[in-house]
Amino acid sequence: MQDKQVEKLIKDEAKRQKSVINLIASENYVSKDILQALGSELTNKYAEGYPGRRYYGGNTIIDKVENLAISRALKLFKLKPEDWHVNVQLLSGSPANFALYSALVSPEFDKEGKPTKKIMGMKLTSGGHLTHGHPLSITGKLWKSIQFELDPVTQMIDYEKLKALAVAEKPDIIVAGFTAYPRFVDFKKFREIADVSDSLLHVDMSHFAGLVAGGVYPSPFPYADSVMTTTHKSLRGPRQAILFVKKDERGFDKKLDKMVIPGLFGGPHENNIAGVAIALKEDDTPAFKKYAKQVVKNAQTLAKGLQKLGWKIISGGTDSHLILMDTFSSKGISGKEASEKLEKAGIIVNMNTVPGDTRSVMDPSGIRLGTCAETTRGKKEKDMLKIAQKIDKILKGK
Ligand code: DSN
Repeated sequence: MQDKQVEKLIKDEAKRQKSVINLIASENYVSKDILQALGSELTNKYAEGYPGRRYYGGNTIIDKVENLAISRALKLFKLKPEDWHVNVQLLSGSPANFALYSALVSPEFDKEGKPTKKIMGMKLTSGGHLTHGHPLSITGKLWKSIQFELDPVTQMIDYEKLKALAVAEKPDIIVAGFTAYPRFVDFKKFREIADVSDSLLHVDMSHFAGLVAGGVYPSPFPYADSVMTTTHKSLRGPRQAILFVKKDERGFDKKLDKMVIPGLFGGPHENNIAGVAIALKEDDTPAFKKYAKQVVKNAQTLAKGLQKLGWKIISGGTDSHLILMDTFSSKGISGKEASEKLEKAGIIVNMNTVPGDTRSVMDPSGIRLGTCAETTRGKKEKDMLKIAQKIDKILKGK
């Protein structure tokens, strides 16, 4: 590289990544092929529009790249092109959710300028996401936000309460999905609720899409009207997002494509889309199925290991790749303090609120742990038990 300053930073970051134990639940390591696609000539091309209908010339090859990503997305999740429409141009998860709501439940306002269309999603402190209607997110400003919380005892979704809230509020769209909820989501129940409250059902499967692909987490596709996933978490691809919408007389496919371009975005990042195509093929293999199984086994082993050492694990365990650990009520250590102590000792996590958290988001009660990244690096159950012991020692200051 000619630019020695940037070259050094890249090398330093690569070294840092190799030298730590990475338990960030939303991170992973891409293959060499994906890195190559990201750094390829595809980044030079403007391709506003869609395959076969671009605003710029010179897109015959780019069209093939994008069509390949679309067909591989359908194949991976066993979807028929006549039933589902796919848009692979979304730059990341948050703008993808925003594009989806804008397209399907376009905001409307009353005379006082208050939003009248409603989004219902899981509260951030219960494990949801900013774009599921948090008041600080644009999704909590342009839409009226209805937030649901977890059952305080089981720390899991209470579907009866959810139903009662949906029936009372009649949201235009219900969002099922999470960034910090360790358990299976019952998409069938969400569908039944959405039908009773006459709402659309959108699933944000960003965290667990790789587990769905690997057959170890329930698929939302039989029940949802739309599904969003980022591609850089459990799917182990580059930073990007994909939106799937049901193809039927409601015309969601056309509405979505129009909202993405010209509505919200400009030129798609075709080098990333090529990387996504590679990831989707890598994910469609027996080796990836084995990986997904191992991710869950590792998370369950890590959770049990920590529990045995006296740490409180939210909901008592995990069905997925992620674990939420209540460090504050276990040992009086805040999430911020815990994450800083662990980082100093080479374990990278993120501080996280826990259900019903009364502490601030900037210094919450817990930390979130995930096993996608370390499983990619070949870690197994015995390694997880060692990591649990290491975390325990560091946090107890032994
Ligand atoms: N930042 C992602 C995560 O860590 O879960 C969600 O946007």
